[in-house]
Amino acid sequence: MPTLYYAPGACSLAPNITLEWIGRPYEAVKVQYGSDALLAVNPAGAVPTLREDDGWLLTQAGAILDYLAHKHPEAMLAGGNGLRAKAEAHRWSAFFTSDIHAAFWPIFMPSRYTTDARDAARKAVTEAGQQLVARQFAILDRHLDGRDYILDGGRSIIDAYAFPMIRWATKLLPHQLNAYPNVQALHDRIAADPAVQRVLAREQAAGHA
Ligand SMILES: N[C@@H](CCC(=O)N[C@@H](CS)C(=O)NCC(=O)O)C(=O)O
Repeated sequence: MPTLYYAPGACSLAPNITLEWIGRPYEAVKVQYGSDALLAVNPAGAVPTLREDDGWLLTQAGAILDYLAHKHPEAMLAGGNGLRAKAEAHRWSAFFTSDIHAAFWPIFMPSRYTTDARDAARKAVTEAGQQLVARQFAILDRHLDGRDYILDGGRSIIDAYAFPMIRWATKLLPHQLNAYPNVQALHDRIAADPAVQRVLAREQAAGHA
């Protein structure tokens, strides 16, 4: 069975939700960023990392999600099979990897984005990250207007990808999701899913909200 290396609250929540939606046996192993255990499976010391039984390792959240969706087509999580449906799935996966996730980094780790160690400089980096996240969330909110899920093909890996980042925004944006009612609705729809609640309960029991 596959093993998912994860950190509670991190973007690894997305493949964890996907594995739960697929409903086949898997193991979730909690790891610390940069630990020897994690570096042994991912040279970046980051999560998520997926390991198959034969030792094959896959990193990068977008690639893991895409792999899982296509490994289990019966779960219908790829968002459709047509040429354009696949392109849309790639488009939104890239949006979460490159535009949204990357916009959070200055908030999570401002020290990586300035060599100025003063509090005011770090605070300015954090605020710039918040503005960047807000801009990307406005794009997502407009896209979600009149939709239940991000892709036309119904609930998909892309909604799972969105979920941890929406949770970060509720904690890290000064006005939470107030300006993004459609994103809030997507969050509530996913959060109400019993499979998602199981994963969150396990992450909480492992040591994080
Ligand atoms: N591009 C990678 C980024 C993975 C990543 O940065 N994960 C974060 C958690 S959300 C992490 O492990 N950070 C630890 C670190 O950067 O030291 C992906 O999309 O999987």
